[in-house]
Amino acid sequence: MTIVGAGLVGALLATLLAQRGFAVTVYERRPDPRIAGYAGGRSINLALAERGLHGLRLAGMKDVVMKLAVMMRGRMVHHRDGHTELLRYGRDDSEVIWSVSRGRLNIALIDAAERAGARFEFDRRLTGATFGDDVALRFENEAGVAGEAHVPFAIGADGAGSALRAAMNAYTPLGERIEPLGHGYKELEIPAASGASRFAIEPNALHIWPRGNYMCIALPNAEGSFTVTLFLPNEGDPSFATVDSPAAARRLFERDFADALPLIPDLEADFAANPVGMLATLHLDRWHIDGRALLVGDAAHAIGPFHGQGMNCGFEDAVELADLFAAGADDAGAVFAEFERRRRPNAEAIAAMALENYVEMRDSVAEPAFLLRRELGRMLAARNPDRFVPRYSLVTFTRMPYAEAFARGAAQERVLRALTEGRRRIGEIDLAAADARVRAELAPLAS
Ligand code: FAD
Ligand code: E0Q
Repeated sequence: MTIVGAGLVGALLATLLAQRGFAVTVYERRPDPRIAGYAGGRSINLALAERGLHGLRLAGMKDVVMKLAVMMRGRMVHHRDGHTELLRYGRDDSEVIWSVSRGRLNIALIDAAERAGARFEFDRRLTGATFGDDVALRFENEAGVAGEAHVPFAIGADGAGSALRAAMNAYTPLGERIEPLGHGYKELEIPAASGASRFAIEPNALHIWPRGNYMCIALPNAEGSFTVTLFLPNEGDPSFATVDSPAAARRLFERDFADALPLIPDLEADFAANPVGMLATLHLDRWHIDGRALLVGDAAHAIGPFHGQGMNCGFEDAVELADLFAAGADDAGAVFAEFERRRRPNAEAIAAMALENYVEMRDSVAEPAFLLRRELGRMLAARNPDRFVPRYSLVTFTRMPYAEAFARGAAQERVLRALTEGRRRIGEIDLAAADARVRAELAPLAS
């Protein structure tokens, strides 16, 4: 088995396949992060939820990763006037998400894959591939020295800018469509504090400063620092077109993120040093070329980050693919086709839900009708826990296929709209009748 890319998804896939007895080789563009340090040593973190945890559990990695993780109970909303409010993600501490260091997680997964028998070749950037009787992969190292490998098939886990995808698309069009989100991001840092708590703000939360068309978030790191991400549109005001210098960044923070500003002592330096990341959704009609090449993770379906599900979704890919190979290893073409059939509708669903979540999240002052629906939704969820489960919870705390969660969310939304139609206050709604409607229209969910 040949995997291109030793990122989060490639490394987990390598572990799962090696644990099932396959011989695995992984080619990675970067040097070995265990020797070279991870991507310049910046601490970037991600939110890990149930779907991702499940993949880590199957790989025997849950305990190792949990030692690196910081629990996040909910969103800590920082309002313009400086007051904060914790909005719990779940019902209690059994429904939480986890902030983990991307670099540490990646290193832990590479270690696990090697222990399971996978072989890594670092400093091997894929530069091209041709698809004949076998697949010829061409590589180049940092020094510009070329190399080649001939393999029966290749699995591309080389991220949103996948080189394998480009080579596949040149051989046979994949129906690629890149949908720019019109927003970018910049990473900044709240350093660890020196007091009794190493954390300058509440550690067990995902901090969010929603400001309408833009926002900041901050996720905790185990050492006490927070990684702050500023999301801004690319055009308009404010945007990365107007906030285009360290001084302009300070002015933006003084005006819109005043309580965060004193926590980010190196704002100007961070702003100058870190690039603006671009955000887009990647849609493909095809993820594979018969039994010769397959794309997984961001290489197949990069999505907006606003639900914190890109890695979680990619880990589901890894589990699904490893299971399919374990069940019928000799026909790669059949495995790839079945993988695409199962996963593509789910990838499209989480892409759509991630975009919807951005709109919902950054709007601190939502319209009254929306707030009424949300209030009723919370009440119906408490009164009918087996039938009415918020879509955020289905995505974050269950492994219900994303496409089903999307459809279920829409059905619940229809019930809420019908029940709140023409009403302005929760007191105007007959809750017994509402429960009856829930029971009539929403079948119980499997536990
Ligand atoms: P990557 O992590 O991009 O790994 C690709 C690997 O391939 C890298 O190691 C790269 O060096 C290597 N590579 C690339 N090109 C080549 C080549 N030519 N030859 C060889 N190797 C190559 N997801 C979550 O679940 N939760 C979050 O909270 C979250 N937050 C996010 C915040 C932001 C701002 C962004 C942008 C994304 C976020 N994501 C989050 C999404 C998550 O980062 C991705 O979904 C995830 O990293 C995908 O993993 P991957 O292995 O497919 O790709
Ligand atoms: C989560 C956890 C980058 C990022 C990661 C996330 C989330 C958000 C906002 C962002 C969604 C939410 N969310 O809080 O609703 O749940 O991962 Cl911007």
